[in-house]
Amino acid sequence: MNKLTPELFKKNRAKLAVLLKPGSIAIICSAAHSLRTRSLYNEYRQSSNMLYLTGIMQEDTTLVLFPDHPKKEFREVLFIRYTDEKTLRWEGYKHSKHEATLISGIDNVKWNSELIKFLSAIFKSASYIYLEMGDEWPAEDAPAAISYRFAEKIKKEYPSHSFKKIVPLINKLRMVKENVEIEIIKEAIEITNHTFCEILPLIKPGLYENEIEAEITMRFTKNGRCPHAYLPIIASGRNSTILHYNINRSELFSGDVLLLDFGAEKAGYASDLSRTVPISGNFTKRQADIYKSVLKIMNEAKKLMVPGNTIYNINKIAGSMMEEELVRLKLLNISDIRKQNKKKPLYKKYYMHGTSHFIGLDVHDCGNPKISLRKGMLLSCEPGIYIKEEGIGIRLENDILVDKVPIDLMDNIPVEMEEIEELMRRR
Ligand SMILES: [Mn+2]
Repeated sequence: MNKLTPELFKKNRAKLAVLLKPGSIAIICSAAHSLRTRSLYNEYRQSSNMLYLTGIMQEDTTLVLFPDHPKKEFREVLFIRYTDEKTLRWEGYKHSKHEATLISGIDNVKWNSELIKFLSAIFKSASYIYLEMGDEWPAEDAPAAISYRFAEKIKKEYPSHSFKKIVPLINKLRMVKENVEIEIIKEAIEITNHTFCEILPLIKPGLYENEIEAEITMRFTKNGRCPHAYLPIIASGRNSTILHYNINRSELFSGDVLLLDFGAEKAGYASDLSRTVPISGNFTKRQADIYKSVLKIMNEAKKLMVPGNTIYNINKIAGSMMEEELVRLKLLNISDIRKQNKKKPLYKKYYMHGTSHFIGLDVHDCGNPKISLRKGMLLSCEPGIYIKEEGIGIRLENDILVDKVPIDLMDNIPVEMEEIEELMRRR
């Protein structure tokens, strides 16, 4: 399933080693396995940092890096779960050491039971210890919870060592994608594209949002053996005005729009698509007017995703384009805009989220809006207009690769209204 080779993970570890201070150890933990109900778990999703550095998707994995250690076998060590009889009976096989080496490219793989002893042996010769700690993601049930608990424990046991934060260093690396990462994201996008085209003719009044969700899930499995990159948003009518709606239980009614925000995940990498379609198969005049505005802003905003620009700046420009469109749609008037409080622009009543976020192993990937964009960064471009009073929410979203001429990785996914209506007629 994971088509990435160990070369990528080796390269990622080498890039991280360069950022560490001399004589440092870095420790990366896997994500927590969250409980769904008593003794039964949710589907497991590895932490993105562990995926980035090892490709290992299995729980209870720990990576220890000590790049300056004189002995090669201490420089990269991976600790994994041992398959005892009980594990074999209840959960089945876990990776062998050899399998873990084949996936990650790490030669020295040990069982978890050896971790603490190993650390106490190597800590003596380390100047700094890098841990996943800080306030980035403190919730008890967050995937990073294990990392933070581990960091607290280690800090208590070794109070005389100097501790540093590893997450900002990994974030810095993860923001700029290697070609192989872009290739795998393109695969995820292709599966999302196919799925979208296949479900369009199925959409009709009388179905329920979760039936559409099931059609998507089935096609992700069939077309690419992929999970969703995030809980899909299948929002009809009024629900389309709720930004992160994912209850997905309402009936579809003729005359309403259906907002779809979904994406396949491939080898841990996300794709992130939004389209809004008419449930009847034809946009009403009002829906079409709003759609035109959103599409125009998406097409203009993606041109701004060039090296040196920032998401912060793109948001500002998209905001003023939005003002113009909302005036045209008679939702705002110019004199009110002239008088508006600049810190609380009026367009935010109808467009309350940013135009863009980073995409990668996390669908909302690491990086912040003030970071200067670089070639190889991947961004969403997702303007939307949400009119609660009219029960219409329209969002369009493509994934854009930052370059001198930005590359729209989703420009072959139908987005023109005529194209959408034509595909829906094939029912
Ligand atoms: Mn998005």
